[in-house]
Amino acid sequence: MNIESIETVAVGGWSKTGMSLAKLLLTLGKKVKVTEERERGCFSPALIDVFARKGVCFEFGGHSLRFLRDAGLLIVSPGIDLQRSALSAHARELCIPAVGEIEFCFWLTRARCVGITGTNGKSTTTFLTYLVLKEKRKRVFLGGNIGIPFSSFVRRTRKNDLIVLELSSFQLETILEFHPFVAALLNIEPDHLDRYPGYAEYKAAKFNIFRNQRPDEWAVVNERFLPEVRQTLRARCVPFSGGENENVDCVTRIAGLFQIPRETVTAVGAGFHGLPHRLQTVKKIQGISFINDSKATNPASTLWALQRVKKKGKRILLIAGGKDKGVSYECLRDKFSGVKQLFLIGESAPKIHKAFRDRCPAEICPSLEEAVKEAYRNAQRGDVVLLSPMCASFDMFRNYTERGSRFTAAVNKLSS
Ligand code: UMA
Repeated sequence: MNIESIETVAVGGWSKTGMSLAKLLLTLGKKVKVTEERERGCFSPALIDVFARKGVCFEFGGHSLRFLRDAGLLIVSPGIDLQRSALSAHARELCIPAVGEIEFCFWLTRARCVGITGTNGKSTTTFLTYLVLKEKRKRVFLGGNIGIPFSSFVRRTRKNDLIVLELSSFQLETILEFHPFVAALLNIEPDHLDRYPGYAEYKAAKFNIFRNQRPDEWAVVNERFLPEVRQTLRARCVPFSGGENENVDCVTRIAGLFQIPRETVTAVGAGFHGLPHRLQTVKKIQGISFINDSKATNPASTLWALQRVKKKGKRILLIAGGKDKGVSYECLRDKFSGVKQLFLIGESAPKIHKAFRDRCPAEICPSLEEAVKEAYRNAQRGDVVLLSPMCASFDMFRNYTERGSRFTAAVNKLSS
C-alpha cells in the first residue's frame, strides 16, 4: 500500500488505539479524522482539545458517510466489529480500504515481528518471549493486545529489531498483508461468541496469523491444533506440546528459532512472577488469601485458575460474572469440586447462577465491593477468595485492569 499518496486518514474509535494512531498519523504529516460511536461527553474534553488544536477533526455519536468522504484510508480499532459496524458499509461505498492498526503499522516497519495469539495465557507468553529475546538482542519491542498499541512505537523500530506482538482475534480480522516472521498459536477455547457467529469463525480469525506467512518464516503451533491449521500453513512448522506447560513450551520453541537455549528460558521464567491481574496474590487477611485473576475473561481461563489454586488443596470462594460473551459455562460444572461458594456480579450473574446453583451455594451481589465483603464474611482460615470472572468487564468497569484494581482496593479496605 502506498501511504505517501494518501492525504487524509480516518481513524475508527477514540480509545487507546485510536489516540495512538492519531498521534502517529500526525507525525507522518497526515490530515486525521476520528469517528467514534459514543457521545463526546464520554471522553476527556482536554484531550480532545489537544488533538483538535493539532488539526484532528472529530465525529462523535456515530459514524456517518459524510465524515469519511475525503479520507483515503480507514484504520479501525480492534473493538470495532467490521461485520456489523456502519463503518464498513461506508468504506465500501466510498471505495476506501479499511484495515486494522496491526496491518497499518506493519506497512511502516522493516523489523521482524513475532506474533503470538491464543485464547488464554497469551499476555504471559508474549511478555516471557519478550524477556527471553531481550537476553540475546538489544532492540526488542513489545506491544499489541497486551496493552501497548503497535502504533505507539512503530516509528522507532529499525530493520534489525524484533517486535513481539500479542495478537487478538479482533486484530487478526483486519489484516491484509501482515505476516510475522514467527507466528505462534498457543491455544483456542470458546470466547468472544458475542462477536462471532460461532466458534468456527472465532478460530478462523485466529488462524489468520498464518495466512500471509512466507515459506522461509516460522509457524509455532500447539500440536492440539495442528490438524486444523496444517492446510493453512505455508511457513515452516514447529509444533509444541499443548499440555500443562504450554506457555513455557511455546516460548522455548520461539527462543530456539533465535538460537536461545532452553536454560535461558528457564532462568528468565524463574525470575518472572507473572503479570498483574493474572492469579496475582493481593494479600492474606487472617489466613484467608485474596487472589486477583481479573484477566480471566472466559470459562477456560477461570478453569485454569481453579486448577492452579486447587492443586494447593485450598477451598475457593469464587467471585465471578460480568459481561456475557455468549459462551456456555457448562464446561465448568464438573470442575467445581474445590469451589465452596460462588459470589456473582454483573450482567451474567443470573445465567451463571442457573448453571451452578445445584453445584454449590451461589448468591448474586450488587457490586464487586459487596461480593468481596460477602466472600470474606463466609471464608475461613486457609480458604482462598478468588476473583476469576469468566466474563468481560465492560458492563461494570472500563476494562479488566480497572476491575482488578477495584478488587484490590476492596480487599485492602477489609483490613484497614
Ligand atoms: N467503537 C466505535 N464504533 C464501533 C465499536 C466501538 O467507535 O462500532 C469505539 C468504542 O466506543 C471505543 C473504541 O471504539 O471508544 C474501541 O476501542 P477498543 O475497544 O479497540 O479499545 P482500545 O482501548 O483501543 O483497546 C484495544 C484492545 N481492545 C479490544 O480489543 C476490545 C485492547 O485489548 C488492547 O490492549 C489495546 O487495543 C492496545 O492494542 C483489550 C481486550 O480486551 C485488553 N482484548 C480482548 C481480549 O484480550 O480478550 C480481545
